[in-house]
Amino acid sequence: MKKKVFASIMAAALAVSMLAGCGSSSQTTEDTGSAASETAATDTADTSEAADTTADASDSSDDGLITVGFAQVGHESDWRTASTNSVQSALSEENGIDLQFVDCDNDSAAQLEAVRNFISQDVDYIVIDPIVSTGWDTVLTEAEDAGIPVIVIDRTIDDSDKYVSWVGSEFTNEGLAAGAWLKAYAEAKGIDELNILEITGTTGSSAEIGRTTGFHKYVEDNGWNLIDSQTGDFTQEGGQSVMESYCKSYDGQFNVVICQNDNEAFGAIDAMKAAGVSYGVGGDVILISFDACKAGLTDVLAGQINADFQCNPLQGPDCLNIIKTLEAGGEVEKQTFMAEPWYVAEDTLPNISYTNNAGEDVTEDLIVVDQAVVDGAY
Ligand code: GYE
Repeated sequence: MKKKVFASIMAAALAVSMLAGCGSSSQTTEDTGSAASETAATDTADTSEAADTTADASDSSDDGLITVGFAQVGHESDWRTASTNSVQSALSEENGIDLQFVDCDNDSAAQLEAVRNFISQDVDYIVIDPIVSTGWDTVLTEAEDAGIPVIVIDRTIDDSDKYVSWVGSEFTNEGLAAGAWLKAYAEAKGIDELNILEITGTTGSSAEIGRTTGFHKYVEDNGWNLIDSQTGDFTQEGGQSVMESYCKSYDGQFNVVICQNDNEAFGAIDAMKAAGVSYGVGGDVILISFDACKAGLTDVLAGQINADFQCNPLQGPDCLNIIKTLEAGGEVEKQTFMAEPWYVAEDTLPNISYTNNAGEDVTEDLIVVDQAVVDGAY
């Protein structure tokens, strides 16, 4: 199909983003099985913009399919597998899309090259899950000059606004929620000294930056002892090797391990088991994780992980909705946050209260994991 009037789309997206301010805020919900985001697209198109884009979108090629290039981060985690499956099943031929998928294997240079290849192939849309949050403005300008709308999912791009829409998580709130939970849980259990080891995600990814920023606010405000922080690159192997070295260097000195995703936590569990460190419910070490994928929640149910802060990977339907809305000449939100619940192993606290990244005081339920929660997880 031929190029749409990209300027119209950008103008429409900008207008909506200005009207919507920072977009909608995340919500706590028990619905884990579906893409629980708030509305990704609106039907409130300005009629003149709608006329522009609709007329242009009618220049379809013979097969009638919309071509979309998706530059995915890689295949580093269970979360990533769920994300890939979600996009591939939504952006299907059945739904009118010819999807070109590139696994960038966590290599930022390869991801930029994948996007440039999509531009030279003149695809209709480009979807990017950015490995790191900076270094994007030049290539996004190239996409803009070529008239190709870019949709960003999951991680954010922080040094360019040349994309039509982003759908993902409020990573800083995930980190703040983890801090608020740890503070309340330690108080409830009478633990007055917190000695923390942190295993972070891929350095420079917005998921790592947000979770670190949110959690460190609690570390600083409460004078907790953050003994060490090293990256496990969001992988099980990374989590295991960092934890093996932590167990050697800080033997007997820590009582909290926070991993920035479930796969790192699986690696940390293996390393702690091997080192004879007890963790989880009734153990010496409180283990915190993020993502809440099925295997992570299975470990929460078994009491091996104490708390798991969900990050919802099911952005495929939102992507499809954005593309269909733009094709129809409608307007889309510049930012859409996924709604995400927080999961715990024990019925110690009903909820947590904290000031979120938007400055709002919120109280959010904690969900004690049971088999039904695990069965409904991605
Ligand atoms: O937490 C991790 C994955 O970008 C939110 O990337 C995502 C993160 C997720 O590898 O498991």
